[in-house]
Amino acid sequence: MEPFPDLPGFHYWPGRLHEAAQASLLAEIDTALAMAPLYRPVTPGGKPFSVRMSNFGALGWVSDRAGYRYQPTHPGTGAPWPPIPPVLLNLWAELTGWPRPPDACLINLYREDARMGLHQDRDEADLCAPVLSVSLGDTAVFRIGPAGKGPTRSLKLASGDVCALTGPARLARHGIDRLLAGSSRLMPGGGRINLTLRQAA
Ligand code: MD3
Ligand code: FE
Repeated sequence: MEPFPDLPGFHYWPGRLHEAAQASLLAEIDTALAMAPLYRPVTPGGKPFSVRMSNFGALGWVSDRAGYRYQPTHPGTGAPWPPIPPVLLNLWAELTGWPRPPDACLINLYREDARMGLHQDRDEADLCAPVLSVSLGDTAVFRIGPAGKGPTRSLKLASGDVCALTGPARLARHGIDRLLAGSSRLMPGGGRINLTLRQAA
């Protein structure tokens, strides 16, 4: 479905992953994170993100004093990022229909007080390739508006929800206002993980 007719290209599949699929994906993520630990990047200005991050795939999105970029290795360990789990590659093929598989998957972990300010995603080589987002754990209040001027509006993203950003929505401004703490029992201790599949190179 397209929940906002004035934001064409924003596709939303509420509850696309059932509970057992969410739990098995979370277990795969946990295993992979042992090799590529979540860390707290800083902005180019030196301010720490409230979101913890890691990546899967040939390329991972990183931010530090030198700027935003995609790179093949974890900034802490120097090791390559773990492979993207096949279940996510299958979801990309099914829901986006894009002819190339994603080469990057950013993992964002939100604990109760984490936020993500309004931004555009424009560090990828081909800004026509879609982005696919998978939410796990506590519900988040997601905000999205057009690329240029125009109003933003919010949508709750719950565990198992998937959305795709294609065409004119690919450069939409978006962010996470807050979490609804305690809204899901998927993650021990609460919190939310968002996975974004992308074509970086
Ligand atoms: C709209 N993540 O990683 S996911 C990000 O929930 C990011 O962690 C948020 O924004 C999160 O860059 C939002 C939904 C999403 C992802 C990518 C988009 C919306 C988007 C790219 C373009 C437009
Ligand atoms: Fe984003």
